[in-house]
Amino acid sequence: MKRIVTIQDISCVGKCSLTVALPIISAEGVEAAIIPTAVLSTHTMFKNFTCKDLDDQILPIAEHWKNEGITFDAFYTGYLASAEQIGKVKKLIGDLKTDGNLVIIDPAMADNGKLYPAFDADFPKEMAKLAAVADIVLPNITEACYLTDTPFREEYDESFAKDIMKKLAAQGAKKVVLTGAAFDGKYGVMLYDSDTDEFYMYEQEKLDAAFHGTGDIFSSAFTGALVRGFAIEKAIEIAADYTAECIRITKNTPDSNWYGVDFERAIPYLVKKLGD
Ligand code: PXL
Repeated sequence: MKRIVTIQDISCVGKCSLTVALPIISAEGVEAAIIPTAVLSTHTMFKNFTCKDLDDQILPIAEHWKNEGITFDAFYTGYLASAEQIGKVKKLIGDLKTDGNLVIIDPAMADNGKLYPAFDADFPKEMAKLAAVADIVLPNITEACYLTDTPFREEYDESFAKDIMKKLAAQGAKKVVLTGAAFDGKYGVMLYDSDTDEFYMYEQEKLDAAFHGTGDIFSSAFTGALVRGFAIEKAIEIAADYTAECIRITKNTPDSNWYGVDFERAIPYLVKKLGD
């Protein structure tokens, strides 16, 4: 069985980061090892959340795994709690990665033109260093702007999206997958491959709803599908369709929560899609 290590926080309530990565990757038939980088009572869209940084555990865990000869097919990072933590995660990947392992970085730090509440203006600079070692980086448009020091625009056109993806690749990432790409009446996920200098777009219907945690759901489903052996375009399709199905189900559920989507009820859809 293929094995991913996913490195991100545990938000005890919030349907994001590890509480979605674990069930989704497992449902895709891939082993999910984890490094919880911090424990938060909730994600940071709640007020008064608690946060215990587990920074001091990252490198000892890596060393133990190295001594045990434990290896991974992919390293997949998400929300990281501090700039210092990013440096440790980068070191861990450098210490454990061997040829052929994939490094997938979701720079989960911002949305709608703004950084998440726990981060200051220096955080994106550190995240950009991690994104530079990625085989695949998975930003939304806000994150792509922060990573490349580009002023955020609410409205943009195709050439802006393409330029920003090329900039990210010039900083080191081999492939860029831009989520929530929206321009010229189109909506979907875009891919730029710096090896071939080619773009690809998977178009979707734009759903009239925005929920928290959908970026983590996309990234987890994408990473699991890719490691299962699907081509990158197909992994994008699987993850984008699954995320859209999660949103559709949640919109149609009267007792849904504001803080996340009902991804659990769409897991049969995901599993079926993998078999299609
Ligand atoms: O969904 C990204 C995410 C993950 N983890 C924590 C967060 C967020 C977004 O706000 O606060 C703790």
